[in-house]
This record gives sequence, structure tokens and C-alpha cells, in this order.
Amino acid sequence: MRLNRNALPSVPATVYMPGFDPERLQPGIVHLGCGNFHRAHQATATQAAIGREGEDGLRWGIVSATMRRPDLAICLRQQDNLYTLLTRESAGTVASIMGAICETVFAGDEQAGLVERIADPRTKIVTLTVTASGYHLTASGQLDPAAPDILTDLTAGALPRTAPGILAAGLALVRQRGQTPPVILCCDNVSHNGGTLRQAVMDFAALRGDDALAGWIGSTVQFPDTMVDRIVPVSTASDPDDARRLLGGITDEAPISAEPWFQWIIGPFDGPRPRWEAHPGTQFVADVEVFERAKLQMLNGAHMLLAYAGALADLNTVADAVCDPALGRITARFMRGEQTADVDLPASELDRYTRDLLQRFRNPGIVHEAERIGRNGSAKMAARVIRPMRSNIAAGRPVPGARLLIASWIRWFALHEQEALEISLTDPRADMLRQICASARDDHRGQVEAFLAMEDVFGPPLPDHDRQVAAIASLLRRLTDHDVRGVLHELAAV
Ligand code: CS2
Repeated sequence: MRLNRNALPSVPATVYMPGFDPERLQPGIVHLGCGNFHRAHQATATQAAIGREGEDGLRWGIVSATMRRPDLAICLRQQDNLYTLLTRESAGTVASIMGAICETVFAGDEQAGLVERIADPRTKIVTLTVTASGYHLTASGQLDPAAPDILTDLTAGALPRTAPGILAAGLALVRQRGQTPPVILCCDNVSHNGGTLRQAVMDFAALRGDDALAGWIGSTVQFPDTMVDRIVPVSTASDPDDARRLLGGITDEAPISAEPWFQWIIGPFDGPRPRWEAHPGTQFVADVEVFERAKLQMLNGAHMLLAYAGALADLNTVADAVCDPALGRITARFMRGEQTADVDLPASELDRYTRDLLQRFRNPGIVHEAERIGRNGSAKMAARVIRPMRSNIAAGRPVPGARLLIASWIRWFALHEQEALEISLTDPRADMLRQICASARDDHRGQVEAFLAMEDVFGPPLPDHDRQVAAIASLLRRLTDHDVRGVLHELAAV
């Protein structure tokens, strides 16, 4: 039997179920980016809120749009938008049936009418998880007007496919009809995600020649900042088997796995919304900044180091990389010693957060691949790595972890260019970065110089730029000429 509404009565009592009838949900939220993260994060908190609110909560069904995967939209529709969340606890796996999504659509499908749905008066909130690269921003957080997908969306009459393009079109309809705009809630790991997205949508509107729309968005539409946190890996081949076992033989073709940790910090939000705070880990605060910095730098930045350096040493998951004594030590020092720059929290809290993070990274039930985390590094570098690095250098503090991270990242492109990288490499600037490695073959300093010169990735030159270039080039040479595990071992011992 396949998971769908008819199968619900046969689900074993050991499985957590939605506290409402999913068939009765009405659409109240439009979501862009129906990936695993969304399905394990906002959908979970929304499910908890709907369950708590009784009849009134039924207006908070989610219309979730996949940006790139029409197959997932079809699969979820075949299951009445139900799927299993497998929470990988240390004591074992707990299954929950998720039912907060009332409709799944593919953003690229004209019939899905996504723009019209944003302007539907029942839509009070638009949430987004399209990843940092889905906003097409430069290192300074501005919309990149030369990004090919943005240029396509700007073509007259085009069905918008990017987040800024879809939002600008939806909000234009809202404005034209004189309606109250939905609150736009960015849930991606982008610095000042709400304010940054607001500016990107305004820039998009201005590029379309609609300055009045840009002004109206700036003055009327709310874009609260948020910090989101839950480690949600790509689904593995064993997820459907685990789901079938826990569901007593019912088949789910779209289950997801996640760690138990859940955090959602939301800035000032004025308007109707589900009572998300019913879900532990959700908090409304006056200012998200300190949470955001701690998370982006200490968690996401450390993930990048583990992914780039780890994969070079054949440590291809976060758990394998962090459990390696040398890389684990380097990462712990990087996280606590470098990535806490400008995170305004007491030392004891930083210690505790570091310990929690390292423990989460070691979770053996989570197969979090370096390949996945390594994607789109050029869009992640600025806020997660360069911001604290810049501040550390300016204060005279050492930055060995950041240098190793950058050298390892460059090494990925050098290997890729020589067709010697064993994992796939996805990055919006991949062609250009590979080209740099091809034209400066064996010239490590030249490669580092050319990478760091990309202002849209790294921003303006680093303080003490030449010395940083020389140090990163020397690491790159070591990673190229020697056994990487040996190099990590030496670096950990320093
Ligand atoms: C990861 C994140 O792929 C990445 O960039 O660092 O997806 C990370 O797992 C989440 O932000 C955790 O909340």
C-alpha cells in the first residue's frame, strides 16, 4: 500500500500523526523551494501549530513549490502530499507522518499559477528555502543583474523562475489589486536574510523598470529576518526502507531524514500567522542578528571546512570528517577560535554551542555528504567565512582554519579542471573558477590571487592581502604535493 490519506488508518500507533485532518486544510502559506529542508523544518513547525489551533489552524495549509524538481511534485501529489519524517535520534529512528502541505506544485509549470497564488487573498505568508545561490546575490548582498537566470526572468512575458522574479511578479499583482501583501519570510542561510531579500526583490522590480513597485515593496511589505537550523541531509537509498519498516509495510517514495535539533528564530512579524512557537525551538525575537551570526559562522562555516578539506582526504561525510582526529581538532579550533568573531555571546554560551555543534556533526544516523555541502561555495563564502576572517585579521588574530578552507576549496576546482575530482562540483561560477585553474596550472599563487580577486565572491581585498595570498598558496601547494591526511595531521599538531 502506498502512503496517502486512505492509508492513514493503517499506520501503526508508534508513528506520530498530524493532529488534524489533512484533507480539510486550506492554503494560507505559499512556499518556494520544496526541498528536504523545508519539509523537515517549516512544515514541521506549521504542522505543530495547526494541530494546536484546532479548527482555526486549518487555514494554514502550505502550497509548496519545487523550483527544479517536477518529479517530486508529482510524487508528493500521488501521496496526497503526505510523507514520512525520519528523525535520527541517538537511540534510534522515530517516524512522523507530515501533513501540513496541502498542495505541491512545480514553479516552472505555467498551470501551477504560482504568481496568482501569491496574490490569493488567503495567502498571508510566503516562505522561502531556495538556498543562498537561489537569490543570485553578489558578495555584498546585492542582486546580481548579470546573473543569467535573472536576465531570463527579466525578459518581457517570461514566466518568472527565480525567487526574486516570482516574488516581484506576485507582489505586483497584490499592489495592482489594492490588497494587503503577504509577509515574506526568507528561511535561507543568507546574512540578514529578510532585509537582503527585500532589497533583491526591489532591485528586480527596478530592473524591470517598475520603480513604483520597488518603492511600494520597500515601504509596505514585511520581510522579517530569520535564523533557521536543522541538519537535513539528502535522502539516502535506505530512507524508503526505513520508512516502510516503521510504517508497517506502507510505501513512501518521498521520505526524509533529519536530526532531532530544531531552531527557528524569527524577527518582528506583524500579521496573521500560525502559532509556530508551539513547536519547541521556535522563538520570536526583536533582533535575529546574534543568532544568525553564530549559526552561519560556527555551523555553516565549519561545515564548509569539513566538506572541502574532508573530501580531499577521502572523508566524504560530515560525521566521517569530524570524527577524524586531525580534521576534528582543526574544525573545533576553527569554530571556537575563528568563527566566533563578532558573535556577541558570553564565552560560556559559545563553549556550549561549540560542544552541541560538534556532537550534532558526529550523529551517526545522519549521512551528510561533503558533495552536498560543498555546492555553491562561491555564494556562501562571504557571510560564512570571509566576514569573520576579515575581522580576525584586522584584530591581529590568526586565521589558519579560514586559510585551509579557502585552499581546499580552490583545490576542488584545480582537481575538477584536471578531471580528477571524485565527487561532483556544482557552483554558479564553476566555469570561471575552473578556467582560472586551467590558465594558472601549477601556479598556486596565481590561482589564489585570481580567486581572491573576485570581488563578487570575496568582497574587497583582505586586510594584509599579500600575506594572506602567500599563506593560502603555501597551503594549496602542500595539499597538492602531499598526502592530504598527512597535511591535516601536521596542521592539527601545530
Ligand atoms: C549546510 C546547511 O549545505 C550547507 O550549506 O551547511 O545545509 C546546514 O546543514 C543547515 O544550515 C543546518 O541548519
